[in-house]
Amino acid sequence: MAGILKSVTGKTNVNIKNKRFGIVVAEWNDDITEPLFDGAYQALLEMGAKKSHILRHNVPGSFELPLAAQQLAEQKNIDAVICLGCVIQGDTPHFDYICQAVAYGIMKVNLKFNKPVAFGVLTTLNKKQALERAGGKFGNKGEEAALTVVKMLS
Ligand code: RBF
Repeated sequence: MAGILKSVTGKTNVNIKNKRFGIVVAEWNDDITEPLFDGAYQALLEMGAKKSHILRHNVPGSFELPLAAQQLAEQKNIDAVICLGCVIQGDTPHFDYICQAVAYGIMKVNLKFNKPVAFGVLTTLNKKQALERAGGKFGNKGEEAALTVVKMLS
């Protein structure tokens, strides 16, 4: 448990050996979402999850995260889902529409299936801010999303 859990806020003693996780990864801005995935995956392993109990699905962009999360959450053998994406502000208002839809959609999946579904989606003003949160000076928000679902399983 040493490495990763030191870098995130708080820790957990939950036994997740028998828990199954879905991780949904948006392909848009994959130079950011791949490090987020690595962070989440490694954190789950460090906390005691089995490799064979971690199921990854890709989606084209963050807007598609809630649907894929729902398809995973509705499976009886999935205990928790982690959604990973990165929306970077551009010149048009798409940023607000996508961020709001994704946050609301993911929250709905949490409540509908009564399972932890983490919002590991960076919503940043530029690429620099995203890099800082995908293994840079502000840590890795994928790791934090993994810790969040594990805490919620307790
Ligand atoms: N998806 C992301 O995950 N991050 C983005 O920064 C992002 N920017 C987009 C900008 C525009 C103008 C559009 C149309 C889409 C963008 N998407 C982004 C993709 C979006 O999440 C979704 O995949 C598409 O809109 C198709 O439903």
